Amino acid sequence: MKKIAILTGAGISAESGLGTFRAEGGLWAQHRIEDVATPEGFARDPRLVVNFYNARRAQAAKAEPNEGHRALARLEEAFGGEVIVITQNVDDLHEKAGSQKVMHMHGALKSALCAACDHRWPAPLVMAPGDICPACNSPAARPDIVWFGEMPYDMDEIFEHLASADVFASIGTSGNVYPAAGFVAEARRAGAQTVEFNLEPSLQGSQFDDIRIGSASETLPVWVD
Ligand code: BV8
Repeated sequence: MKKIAILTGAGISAESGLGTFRAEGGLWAQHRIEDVATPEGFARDPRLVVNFYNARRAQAAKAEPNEGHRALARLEEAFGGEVIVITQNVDDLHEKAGSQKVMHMHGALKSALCAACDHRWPAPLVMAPGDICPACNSPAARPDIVWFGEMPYDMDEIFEHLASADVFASIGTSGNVYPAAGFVAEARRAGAQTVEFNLEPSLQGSQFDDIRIGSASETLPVWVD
């Protein structure tokens, strides 16, 4: 059975109004990565970090998927083989657009995690430091987000998808962050045809067989339909 493995980054959600990270005025221009996206930052100032994700969770809750997300959902529906979306994004716009097979390798705003027992549960819209874990009753709730220095989720399954993909598409990611930035090399090693969708070639752009320059909401429908 044919398989299309798709990696998405903040760029696919940009046209839904959600900030990217490294653009002018992007999320990392407003906050230092060390302060809001590392375990050390959380230990130092849990309220700052929890509020950073509360703001993004509220924004994501109001956001709508765009034509790029919808094109990927149509692809999954219409394609005779398997389509798997591996997203670095923590919003739920792929699911809102109708994609069924979505892997959140960097976690999800809609999920809370217990730092004491690893239990996960649906996050309230507003979290506070010391929220109680419903499984072990410890005041150890944290955003279910993979911070820098933490292991992304489901890496074994992700590498299996990359090793068996016929096509690998990377959409709206700058190719800065590992291990996601290394996925195109894995897919190429497995013999997949590789295509990148971005406003400009990413740091990994030279490794792709094909690059489609433009906004994902325009380039993806052309590719899918
Ligand atoms: C780990 C949290 C190891 C959620 C994030 C080498 C190998 C392995 C690791 C490393 C390495 N070197 C350094 C590392 C460590 C580090 C890393 O990669 N650092 C970088 C900065 C050098 N990696 C890690 O720490 C990872 N963990 O390696 O663990 C380990 C081993 C054993 C045991 C324990 C641990 C964890 C990385 C995850 C970190 N968490 N975010 C959140 O807050 O959202 S990463 C953060 O950046 C985001 O989650 C996002 O997913 C990610 C990537 O950003 P992009 O999505 O690419 O967004 P960006 O703004 O950069 O780019 C947007 C792109 O879209 C642009 O190209 C733009 O042109 C394009 N675009 C814009 N508009 C559009 C568009 N394209 C199309 N259409 C449009 N309309």
